[in-house]
Amino acid sequence: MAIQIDVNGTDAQGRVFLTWAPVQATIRWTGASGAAMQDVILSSTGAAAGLVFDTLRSDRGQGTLALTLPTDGTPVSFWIAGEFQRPSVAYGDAMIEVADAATGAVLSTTPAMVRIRKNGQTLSPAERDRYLLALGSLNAKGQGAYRDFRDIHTAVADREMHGNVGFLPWHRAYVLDLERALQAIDPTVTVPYWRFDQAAPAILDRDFMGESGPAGRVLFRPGHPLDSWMTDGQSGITRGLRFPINNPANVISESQTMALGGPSSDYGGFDRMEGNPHGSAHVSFDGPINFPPTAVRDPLFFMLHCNIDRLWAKWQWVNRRDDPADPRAYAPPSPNRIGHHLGDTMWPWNGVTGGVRPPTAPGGPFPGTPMTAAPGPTPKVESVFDHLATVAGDPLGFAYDDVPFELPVAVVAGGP
Ligand SMILES: [Cu+2]
Repeated sequence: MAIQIDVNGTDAQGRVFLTWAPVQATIRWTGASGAAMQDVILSSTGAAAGLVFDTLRSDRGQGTLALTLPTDGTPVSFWIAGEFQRPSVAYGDAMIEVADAATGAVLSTTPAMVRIRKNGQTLSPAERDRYLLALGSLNAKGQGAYRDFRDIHTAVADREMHGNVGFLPWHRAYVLDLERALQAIDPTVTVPYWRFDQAAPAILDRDFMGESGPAGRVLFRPGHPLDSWMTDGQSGITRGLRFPINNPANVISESQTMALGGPSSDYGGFDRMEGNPHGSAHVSFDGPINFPPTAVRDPLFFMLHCNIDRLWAKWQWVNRRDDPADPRAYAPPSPNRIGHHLGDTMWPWNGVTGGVRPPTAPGGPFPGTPMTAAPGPTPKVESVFDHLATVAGDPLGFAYDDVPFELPVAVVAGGP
C-alpha cells in the first residue's frame, strides 16, 4: 500500500511549484488493502513555507484536510495552494504530508515550493544569489538570451509598450517572459521587486545589483555573477544615483500610486503611473536605465518593472479589477493604437513584423511552463490581467508576497 499524489503542473523532474492560486491535485492508493475505504489527513509540514488544502477551488483552504480514499485506487481530488505570507525560501521547505487518520502514521511526504516574487530588500543571501546566478547565466557575457530581451525594448518598438494603456499588460508579459527564461536555468528563481518608494540599500550594494561608484560605474564584489555583464558590446553597467542611498527614489509613495485611479478606481486614472512612479523611478538614475531605448542594458530594469507590475496587481486586488471585461479594469487606447486593445495580440510574441509593427520580433513566441497553460504562446492584452485566475482561466504562474488570492465576494441571500 502506498499513496500517490499528483499535482497539476508538476514539472518533468517531478517538482511541484505553487503560488497563492489553488491548483487541482489527486490522491489515491496504489495497491490493495482489506478495507474498502481508508481515512487520511493531508497536512502541511515544512521548515518555512505553508500549504493550504480544500476539497474545492476556494480562498479558504486550511492547513489540514481529511479525506476518505477508496482502496481500489480510485483517485480523490483536492485543491492545494501556498499559504499566504508563508512563501518558500528554497525548494522542499514546503511539504505535503499524508497520515493515516486512525493511527497518525505518516504514509507519504511530497516536497514542494511556494514560489513567490518578493521584495529584493528582504531576500535571503541564498535567494538573492540564485537570482543573480541565473541572470548572469542568461546574459552569458553578452552572448546569451538576455540579448533578445534587450533587443525587444528599443526605440523602434516604443509604440508597442509605452505611452498608452497597454503599458502595464505589455510589461507584465515582458517580466514574466524573463522570469520563465530564468526558471529554465534555475526553477527556484523568481524576479524580485525593487520597492522604489522605500530605501533599498541592500539592493543597490556590491552583493546584489551593484554599488554606484565613481562616474556611475557599477561595482560588484569579486566573483559576483554580474561581474562580466555585457550588453550592446559594452561591458559593465553604468548607473549613478540621483537620490541618497538610504532614501527612497524620487517617486510618489505606494498609497499615492494606489489613489491614482480616483474614488471609482478607474484604470484610466491609475495608468498615469506610467509617468510617476514608473518614469520617475527610471530617471532617479544617471545612465542607460533613465532612457527607454537603453534601459534594459541595466538589469535593475526588471526589478523596477516587477514593482510596477506588483503595484498594478495590488491595485487590481484591492479594487477587484482582475476582469478585463470590467470597463473600469482597462481603458480604450488613446490615441487608437494596435497592440493596446484588449483583443490585440502583443508584439514580439505574436511574431508580427512590418507595417505599424516593428521590423523584427526578437525572442520568438511566449515560453510555456509545466505549471500552467496561461498566457499561451501569443498572448493578447487581455490574457495577462487575471494573474491568479480569480475570475476565470488559468493562473499565470507567479504571485507577489503582498497580493493574496481572493475570489470575488459571493453575495449570499440571508447570509450573516
Ligand atoms: Cu518599458
